[in-house]
Amino acid sequence: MKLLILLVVVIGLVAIVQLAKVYQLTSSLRERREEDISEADNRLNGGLFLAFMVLFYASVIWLVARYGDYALPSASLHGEAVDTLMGFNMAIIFAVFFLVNTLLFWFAAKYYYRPDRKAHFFAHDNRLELVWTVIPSIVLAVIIAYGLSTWNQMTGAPADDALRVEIYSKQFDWTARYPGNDGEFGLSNYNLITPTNPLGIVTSEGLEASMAEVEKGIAKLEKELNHERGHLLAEQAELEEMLHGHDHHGHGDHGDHGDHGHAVDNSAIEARLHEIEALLENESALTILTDAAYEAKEDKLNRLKRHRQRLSEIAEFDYDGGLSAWTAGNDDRIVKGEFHLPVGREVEMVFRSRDVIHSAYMPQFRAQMNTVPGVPTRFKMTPTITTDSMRFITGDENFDYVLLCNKVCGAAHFNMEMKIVVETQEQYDAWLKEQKEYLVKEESEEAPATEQAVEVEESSEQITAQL
Ligand SMILES: [Cu+2]
Repeated sequence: MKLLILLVVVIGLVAIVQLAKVYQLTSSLRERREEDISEADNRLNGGLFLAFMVLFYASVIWLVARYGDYALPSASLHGEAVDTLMGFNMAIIFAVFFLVNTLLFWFAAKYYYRPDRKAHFFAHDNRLELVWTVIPSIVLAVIIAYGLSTWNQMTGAPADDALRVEIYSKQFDWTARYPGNDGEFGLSNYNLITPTNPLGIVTSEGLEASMAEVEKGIAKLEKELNHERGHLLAEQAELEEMLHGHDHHGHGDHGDHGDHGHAVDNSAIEARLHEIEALLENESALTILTDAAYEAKEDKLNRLKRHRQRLSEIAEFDYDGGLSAWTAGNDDRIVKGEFHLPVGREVEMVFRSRDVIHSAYMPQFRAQMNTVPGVPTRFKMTPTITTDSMRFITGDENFDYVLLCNKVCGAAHFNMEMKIVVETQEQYDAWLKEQKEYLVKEESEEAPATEQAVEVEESSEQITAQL
């Protein structure tokens, strides 16, 4: 089919070229120069300009009528403001669009070239300059001021009783976090991210466990590297060479080294040689690695050391109420797949990202915010229609609010979607109670923190790789 279309296009092009040749030939037969264009030609072209304008406008109007509107009523308080702002901007844009294009095509049609008519030329007109500088300036200033005031409404300080929810993005899913009874999110740090602590929430136990795990990894690697047979043999040979050189001190060409310092050096070298000998004798502890493997392990060791350094830099501090940032996370509730919001209550949303810039887009709430690694972003919104009501309004019983990623962030970008359920405060409270707290102490004595540290080695590597 595609081949057929291609064939038709190619043949069409060939036909046009041939027609042009025929036209050229007939003109030369009629002894008319090709540059001579009759008034009829000009009139035709002028008319075509107008025809094109009509078709152009028709297609634009059709597109706007067909696709230009949001399919759903806005479901948040500021959604109305956003829609009004959008309408205001589009009205200005369309007015300018029709004005400019009408002038463009209509002038082209009206003033097509006629030999008996002379164009009036003027180089400069101050009033004209003033008009087309001042009017757009005023219009733009109004658009900016109006837009900023709407923006400030959405990003201003939240109400005291506002609910807080953190939306966390990573390739390729969303996680929502609720701050728990203390109302504060626990501190989070990417160095503590593990499969069981995907947000990197900082707790004393988690930090200790991570540190212990990193120390263990460092010790294991250091032991492996220090017992590598090939490297021990090479070092032994090198040291013996040095000793050998000193033993034959005075013989040969390089005899004039100072004596005093070397006596000390020699004893250190000998001590190390004894050590190496002992290590080499203990064959069961020896490792044998290729150069590449040895280097890879060295890299890994350095990465772990850097990781240890960063872990040690995580500082403990208190939030305003005196709540420790390291314990605030214990009762945080972390949910995936879907998250719930109570209707009619202001929500302050805080956005974080682990890896790249994503964009949290909630089309029905007319809300969108980039999520940026290292820079938390936020806005507030108030959902006004519950999921159930919206299902009734749309007549679609399967309707759901969604959070989408609106930034092409990688291979599975299309898959970044999370369901949002808007419900009454009572339903929301009941749902939240079912979500388990991050660290539930009373349930068992074994701290989830130790689990969470498992595989810290691998995940820290992944993170370093991502950095
Ligand atoms: Cu994304």
